[in-house]
Amino acid sequence: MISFHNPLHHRHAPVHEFYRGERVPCFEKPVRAQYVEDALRERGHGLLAPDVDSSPVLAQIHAPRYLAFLQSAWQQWLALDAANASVQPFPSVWPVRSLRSDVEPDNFVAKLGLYSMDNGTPMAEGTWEAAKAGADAAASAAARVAQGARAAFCCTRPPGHHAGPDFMGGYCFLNNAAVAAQWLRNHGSDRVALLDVDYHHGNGTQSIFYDRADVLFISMHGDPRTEYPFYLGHADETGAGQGAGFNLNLPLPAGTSADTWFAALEQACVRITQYQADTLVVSLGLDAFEDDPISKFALKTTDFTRLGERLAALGLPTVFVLEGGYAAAELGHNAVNVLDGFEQAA
Ligand code: OKP
Ligand code: ZN
Repeated sequence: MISFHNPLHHRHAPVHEFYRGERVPCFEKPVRAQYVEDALRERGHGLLAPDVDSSPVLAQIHAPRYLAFLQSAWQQWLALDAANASVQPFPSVWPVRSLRSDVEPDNFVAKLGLYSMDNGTPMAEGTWEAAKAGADAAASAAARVAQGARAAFCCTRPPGHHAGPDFMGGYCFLNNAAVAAQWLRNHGSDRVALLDVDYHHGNGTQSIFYDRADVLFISMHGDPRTEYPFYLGHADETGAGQGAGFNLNLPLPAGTSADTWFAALEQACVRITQYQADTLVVSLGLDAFEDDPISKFALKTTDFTRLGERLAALGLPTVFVLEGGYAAAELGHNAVNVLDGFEQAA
């Protein structure tokens, strides 16, 4: 499969995140992408460098003030104190209900809170460069599909699906899958289906397209009553305005195994067919895997091949975008199983 890597992903390498008040090593670490790249090469898939600038598409899906903040965040952090070069910024205050989010404060930590949904999304010196190159890789994969390729894969980190119009969160900064979908809309696709199979609800993607009928968003995920991101991803969120009826959430209980998971996938596929999508984007998280350290579904490595086969049967030009998956050593094989299952069935 035509695959793009992110040559700058390793520039995003924060050390710690918080877990129950303690600092623990980051789950979303550079070796994840390395494992996927290695598996791609071992199994005969070449890797291309991004060849498209995603800037115009980023400006369509993210707010200008958020993009300006992200791009200059590290500079602003250093401006507070030169010693911050070896310290990770974390937000500590958020504009929740009744507080104002329309005025951007001058204080950097206050800006971090304004532009984030959690304290679980650490930044590092090269975060902007890595995230931007990842968005370029997503746009590059979409461009190949827009030019007629049956499918393309964007192998990148940090992931993107929790990043909303004007906020970061859940290890995500720029919404790569939304970039791919918007690129396709700009280049000939009329009805894009965006299917998110990551264990965690793609709240950012949902929010970006919630009032639009031209991008159908479907997510299969751990029930937000118990699983991150907690505050979005319920079944009664079906879209708004022009987008009413074009958002489908399929929350599943912790412990869900293959039978139930593939039954939900079937529902997703039925809706995609009924929508008469002309193009498919897949937010390809591999954290539904049974050994994922932060997730609670029970898919096996062979189930990912079956996922690829089922998606191929939709018969749509398809862009795959890597999202989560934290069993790093198995991540490459699980991801490439989806791609190989797809190609063998296509
Ligand atoms: C990102 B993606 C675990 C903290 C969990 C949020 C999870 C973000 C998942 N110690 N923090 O959807 O895979
Ligand atoms: Zn996830």
